[in-house]
Amino acid sequence: MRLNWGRLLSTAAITSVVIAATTSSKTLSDICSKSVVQAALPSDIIQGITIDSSSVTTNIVTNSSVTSNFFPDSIINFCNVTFAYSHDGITNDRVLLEIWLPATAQFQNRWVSTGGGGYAINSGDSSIPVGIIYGGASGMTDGGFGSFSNSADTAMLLANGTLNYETLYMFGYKAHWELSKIGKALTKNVFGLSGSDKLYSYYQGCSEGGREGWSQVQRYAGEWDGIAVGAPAFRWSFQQTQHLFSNIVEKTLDYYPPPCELEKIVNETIAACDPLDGKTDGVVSRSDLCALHFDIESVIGKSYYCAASSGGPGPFKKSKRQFGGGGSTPTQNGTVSRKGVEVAKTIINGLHDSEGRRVYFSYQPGADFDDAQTQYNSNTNTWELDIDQLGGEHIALLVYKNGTTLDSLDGVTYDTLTEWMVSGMLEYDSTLQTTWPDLTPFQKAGGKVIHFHGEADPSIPTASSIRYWESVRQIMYPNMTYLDGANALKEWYRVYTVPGAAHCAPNPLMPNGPWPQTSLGNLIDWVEKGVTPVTLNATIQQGEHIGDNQQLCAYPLRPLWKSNGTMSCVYDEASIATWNYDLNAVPAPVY
Ligand SMILES: *[C@@H]1O[C@H](CO)[C@@H](O)[C@H](O)[C@H]1NC(C)=O
Ligand SMILES: *[C@@H]1O[C@H](CO)[C@@H](O)[C@H](O)[C@H]1NC(C)=O
Ligand SMILES: *[C@@H]1O[C@H](CO)[C@@H](O)[C@H](O)[C@H]1NC(C)=O
Ligand SMILES: *[C@@H]1O[C@H](CO)[C@@H](O)[C@H](O)[C@H]1NC(C)=O
Ligand SMILES: *[C@@H]1O[C@H](CO)[C@@H](O)[C@H](O)[C@H]1NC(C)=O
Ligand SMILES: *[C@@H]1O[C@H](CO)[C@@H](O)[C@H](O)[C@H]1NC(C)=O
Ligand SMILES: *[C@@H]1O[C@H](CO)[C@@H](O)[C@H](O)[C@H]1NC(C)=O
Ligand SMILES: *[C@@H]1O[C@H](CO)[C@@H](O)[C@H](O)[C@H]1NC(C)=O
Ligand SMILES: *[C@@H]1O[C@H](CO)[C@@H](O)[C@H](O)[C@H]1NC(C)=O
Ligand SMILES: [Ca+2]
Repeated sequence: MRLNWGRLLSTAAITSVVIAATTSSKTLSDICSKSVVQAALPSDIIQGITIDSSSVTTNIVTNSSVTSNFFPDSIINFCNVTFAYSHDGITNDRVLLEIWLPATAQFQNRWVSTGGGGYAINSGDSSIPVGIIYGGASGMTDGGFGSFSNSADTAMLLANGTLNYETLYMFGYKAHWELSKIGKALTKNVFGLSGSDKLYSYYQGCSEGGREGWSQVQRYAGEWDGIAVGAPAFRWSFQQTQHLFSNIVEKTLDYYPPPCELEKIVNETIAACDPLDGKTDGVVSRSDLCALHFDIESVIGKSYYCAASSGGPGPFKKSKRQFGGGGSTPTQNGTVSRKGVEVAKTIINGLHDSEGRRVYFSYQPGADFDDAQTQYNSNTNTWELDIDQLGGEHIALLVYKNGTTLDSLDGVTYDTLTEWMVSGMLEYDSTLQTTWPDLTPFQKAGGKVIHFHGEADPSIPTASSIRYWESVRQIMYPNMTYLDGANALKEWYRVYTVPGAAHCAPNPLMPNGPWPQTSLGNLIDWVEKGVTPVTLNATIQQGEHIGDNQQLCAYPLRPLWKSNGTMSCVYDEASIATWNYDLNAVPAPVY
């Protein structure tokens, strides 16, 4: 384990841990038995819930080696506990929880909830280690969807036309609240904390997992000391429908670019915009300056080449796509066309309705065009529409309510997308939208948020995170000047863009970009020691500079390198303006 616990703990915390350890030091074998866990199960913690104590399973896991983008490489020991509960009055209801407990000597009075991605409410064994690594008990839920490997979409339809509303609300926010209430009570009981002993409560997640974290602090202020979230999939109806925007651009302009042509446009954008941040390192750390100064039409006429592929993943990472792709593709050799650049430019410009009003915003220049991926038809030797099923699933499942795959975009226009975004905002406001902007109760309870977003995210627009932070600023500090409000908000909620990073991951196209792997540790330092993450700690994860440290600027400050190689976080109004959009096609506030 690379962590230095001394640096994470205040003297007071160390003292109390030492006392706890000497008075009631318990090994994993002391706590890891069915009877000990059964005795520690809380009763009456939530009205209407019955825990099935006979369902408890326990097993000890030792020397487990874990790696992730979201914690430092570690070797961990823990007690794996699972059990089920049900909601009174619902037949065949069974929600599974998995909670990992450390030995007393490692326990630092912390609870950590972990979330999922896509339509999943947990990440299997890949996120949950973070709690153990940072001295806590750690939990995940199956949401009641059938098993830890079943996503919410598998349980969302009772029949065609009939949503399972319990599944919708469990996925929306309820399952995480229940996990944290039950998990924290169990943790206190196992480790013998009394009512007055502090159990710090944290959440970590990215993408859908980021949305799940926000669903909690927006509703259950006092439950959380802090959350560390990346690229949240909130503003659900806009975010999900946005995945179909690139396809509709292609349809509307009647041009289906070969993937290699779009990849060339991305590469040229990166090459041209890299130096604008003051450091030529292959990383576009200022996509805002790129938006202001790069003329994408300069790429027209440049030649591109991609070798033929016999299948498997194409030149673009389609990691977030659940369907399609993988077919064999021919050699792609040509020059970037005016049409290809028009497709790219229209996608980056974001959705406008047929009256030219802005509906939503899009990915930053320099991000991949994942949603625009086309497929090769070897009968006609042409590139064709490939419906993005991240967006397609939302329409099929939650708009049409009759499946998980969208078969056709016939007749779908920019105005159809607008209608889906706006009607979905109303229909899913209380479950999935997750952009309630008044966090006053959470702030008053002392809560802290570390929120980050890859600046080259091709799946969730980076500006989505900025918009929410800005909404919170306007709602909570309406009478302050912009800077006073921003500084007041940064006292407890900070958003950081991650130069060059992709969706919840470093970006192979910009290998020298940093990644905030220690964000939960930095959140704990902020909450428990008052160490404000003025800049967020980050590490280069790949390439020749792997392991190098970099610091991320907290928005609205932006990174800029001086010629002597030092980075500063600067205030630049013209850049800030590029992150904020007037969604004047939407007849209600969009937070
Ligand atoms: C775990 O690793 C430690 C240190 O290498 C070793 O002493 C111990 O025997 C290992 N335990 C198991 C169960 O493998
Ligand atoms: C935890 O327990 C569950 C239920 O027995 C089991 O399916 C899972 O594989 C266990 N996980 C680990 C890491 O031991
Ligand atoms: C909905 O209809 C489709 C197409 O007829 C069918 O394949 C599917 O099984 C139905 N789904 C449910 C949940 O009944
Ligand atoms: C884009 O750049 C990557 C390296 O960063 C390279 O592997 C790829 O071949 C380039 N694509 C094109 C179309 O030039
Ligand atoms: C691509 O096409 C150009 C022009 O036709 C040709 O000069 C070049 O050799 C081709 N490259 C490859 C790798 O086939
Ligand atoms: C689902 O509903 C939509 C809208 O009513 C319809 O166009 C589509 O054909 C339906 N799909 C299936 C599989 O029934
Ligand atoms: C902002 O100012 C208005 C008008 O003076 C006042 O009514 C309101 O309470 C103030 N809001 C906050 C959050 O201070
Ligand atoms: C910051 O990241 C570096 C690696 O880049 C790591 O060694 C260090 O422990 C981290 N610091 C904190 C406070 O998390
Ligand atoms: C680099 O230059 C800036 C001002 O341009 C200065 O503040 C900083 O101290 C310099 N750093 C080094 C390492 O020389
Ligand atoms: Ca750069």
